[in-house]
Amino acid sequence: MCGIQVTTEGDQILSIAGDKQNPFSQGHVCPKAATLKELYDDQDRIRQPMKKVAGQWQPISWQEALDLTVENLHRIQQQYENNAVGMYLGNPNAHNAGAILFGPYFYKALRSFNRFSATSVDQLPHHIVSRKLFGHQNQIPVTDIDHTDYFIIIGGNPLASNGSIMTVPYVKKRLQTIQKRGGKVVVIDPKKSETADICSEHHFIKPGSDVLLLLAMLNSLFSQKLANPDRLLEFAPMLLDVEQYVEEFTPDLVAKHVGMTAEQIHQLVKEFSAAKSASCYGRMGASVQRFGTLNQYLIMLFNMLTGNLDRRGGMMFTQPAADYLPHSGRGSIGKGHSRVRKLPAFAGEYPVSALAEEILTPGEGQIKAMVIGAGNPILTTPNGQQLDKAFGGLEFVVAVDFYLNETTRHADVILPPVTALERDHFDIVFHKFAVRNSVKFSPAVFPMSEDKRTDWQIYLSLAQKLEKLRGNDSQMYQTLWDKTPVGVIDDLLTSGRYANGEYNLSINTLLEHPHGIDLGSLQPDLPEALFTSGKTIELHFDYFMPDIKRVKQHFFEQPQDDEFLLIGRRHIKTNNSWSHNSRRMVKDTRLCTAQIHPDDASRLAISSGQKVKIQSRVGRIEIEAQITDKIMPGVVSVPHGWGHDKDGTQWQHAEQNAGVSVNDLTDEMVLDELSGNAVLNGVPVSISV
Ligand SMILES: Nc1nc2c(c(=O)[nH]1)N[C@H]1C(S)=C(S)[C@@H](COP(=O)(O)OP(=O)(O)OC[C@H]3O[C@@H](n4cnc5c(=O)[nH]c(N)nc54)[C@H](O)[C@@H]3O)O[C@H]1N2
Ligand SMILES: Nc1nc2c(c(=O)[nH]1)N[C@H]1C(S)=C(S)[C@@H](COP(=O)(O)OP(=O)(O)OC[C@H]3O[C@@H](n4cnc5c(=O)[nH]c(N)nc54)[C@H](O)[C@@H]3O)O[C@H]1N2
Ligand SMILES: [Mo]
Repeated sequence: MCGIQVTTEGDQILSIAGDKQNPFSQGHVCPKAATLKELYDDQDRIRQPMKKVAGQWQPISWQEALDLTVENLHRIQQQYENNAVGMYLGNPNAHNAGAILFGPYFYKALRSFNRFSATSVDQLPHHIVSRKLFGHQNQIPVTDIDHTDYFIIIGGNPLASNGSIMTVPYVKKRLQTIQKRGGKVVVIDPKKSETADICSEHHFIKPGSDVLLLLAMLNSLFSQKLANPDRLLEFAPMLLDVEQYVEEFTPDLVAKHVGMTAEQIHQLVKEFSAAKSASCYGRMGASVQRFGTLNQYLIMLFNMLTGNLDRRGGMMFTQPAADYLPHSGRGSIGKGHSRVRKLPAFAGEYPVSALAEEILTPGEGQIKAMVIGAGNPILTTPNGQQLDKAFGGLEFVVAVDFYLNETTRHADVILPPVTALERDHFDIVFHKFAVRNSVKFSPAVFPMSEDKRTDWQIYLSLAQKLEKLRGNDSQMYQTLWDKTPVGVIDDLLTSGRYANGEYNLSINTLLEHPHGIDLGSLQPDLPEALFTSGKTIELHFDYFMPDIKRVKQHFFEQPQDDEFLLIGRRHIKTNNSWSHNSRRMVKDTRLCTAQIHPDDASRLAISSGQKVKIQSRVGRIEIEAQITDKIMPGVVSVPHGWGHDKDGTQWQHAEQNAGVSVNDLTDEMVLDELSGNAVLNGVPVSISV
């Protein structure tokens, strides 16, 4: 969403810089922006469709590639059943308006329930909490960072990530500004992260124990008589009943498990409540762990019980110009279960931790073919080695991707879309999670040519051809070809809240304002923001609170035998699994190390730079140790997305700096049971030399 200025000559990119005139990002860019040029130029990037013949890749025409794909998908569905074709959708889809808006026509045409995505290694808990409380999976409030007086960050590192479900340029400056105006930023993280380094206060927390901290924060709020939901009681009359659920979780009880003192917890609650406005925000570290959904729920309750939801400086709902929420699925919960482990579906997707077993377990409904769209689950989802084996046994794989990554190397057909600068860009998803209302449309930098396809064109062609092959009427697709995703965005803009009056928004208006348009700071939006039938906030104690039983079992009834707890990390110069082919971003493998505390290192006689073995229930990796007191004792941090040493990939630079995959250690059998989300933080491991 940061505005960029791209200078071109013919079909070459000369430079990419931050757009100072963009009202939202005001010139800010992170290293990823400049990498768009490298991506465009990358000789390893696939520019033409290919099919694999006797293990060798052959370039083919679009027509042949698309036909070959649907013939195989159709054949397999005929031979077995519709569910025999599975699908995995990766993260870059969320940044691609065409894929978001038109991809679903293909998923629907596929008629398979075996759909998986990166959501269940990421933000699934947020969707469930928002679906239950506010009635829509994507009605997720964000921190009003420019006005808050007190900001608690639990398990997020925006200085590396640029904020997540909180689109926020210049985050460092904004966090410093909070402190300059007398406010406070508190980071709770098993690592003293880059964000923690510039904040007012940092507390180490034992990985996975956030749920106890949050229960104790709520307990303290009531015991100190600080609960003050203010006008939120109007929307959630039962809010104060939270007290009875948290009664036993005193700060004294949890202190030892969490790694903070009872006084620290009471003080945090006191300060948060006293602040004129405050926001408690939890991200990857809080979501992708054993109690991720309960964490996000308790975080929201804490914000509400202190009156900080929908309040200036608290957690607020962004009001985007092109609001897709009323036109998209609110998120069905528990409609259907996966075949083998009976895991719940959410919004038509099963948890990706179940993908390998659905491929490997014989029987009716077994997955025999996969469609991979913009993802690399072998490196990004739990127990990657098992998934790698599973992919090896599939009858047919097609990838919509421009790289041969660790997963797409299993493909029989590659359908490569154009890169980001070659297609129109509108941030349909991330405008909705931005800390300020704004809007921007960026037309493609380069014109399309006959031999190129965007993601949406690929998906629409596949859907249309598949229906035709089945003998069904495929006429409706013509309407979509004519409409195009930009047409849909125009409809959203011209029917949205800034359609008339001062802004008069449409695609045409935005073309006249290439730097984007500021639409003002976040504004209170209750009850309009609610999608629930009675326009109330539905607390659903019955759904969330029973999970507290599992908390008690886990922490108080089971032995805690973990020698080390494994967590992940991100670096400003990486982007999940696919930035490592960039020479600008990755100079060597020092980004992929196991960070451990000096006390642990000396106990195990490990020196910096030495190779160590890390072992979990599912696998073992060998990785260079990096000793740092920024990490909590008893914790080891390994970033994800590495392990580029498999045969058949095609990203030369990444292969030379392969690193190892942390997801060869993460366990597909351990889940946040409420959601089915993977547990990538707080994984028990042992370390040896
Ligand atoms: N241990 C551990 N594992 C994690 C995480 C963690 O913190 N710890 N984080 C998780 C999170 S939050 C996420 S989101 C996932 C990400 O996991 P995935 O979505 O599975 O993986 P990515 O690396 O984002 O996938 C990138 C692929 O998309 C392709 N691609 C890029 N742009 C486009 C495009 O415009 N169109 C198409 N068709 N393809 C494109 C790239 O070429 C690349 O092959 O990883 C998760 N895995
Ligand atoms: N440069 C860069 N930017 C990115 C990405 C990238 O790969 N690189 N990925 C993008 C994606 S897909 C996402 S989802 C976002 C994620 O954005 P963030 O959520 O900000 O992601 P992380 O940097 O993974 O931060 C997670 C933090 O949680 C901490 N943590 C781990 N376990 C626990 C725990 O049990 N409790 C607590 N309290 N903290 C814990 C970690 O130490 C880490 O500091 O970033 C996005 N931005
Ligand atoms: Mo993510």
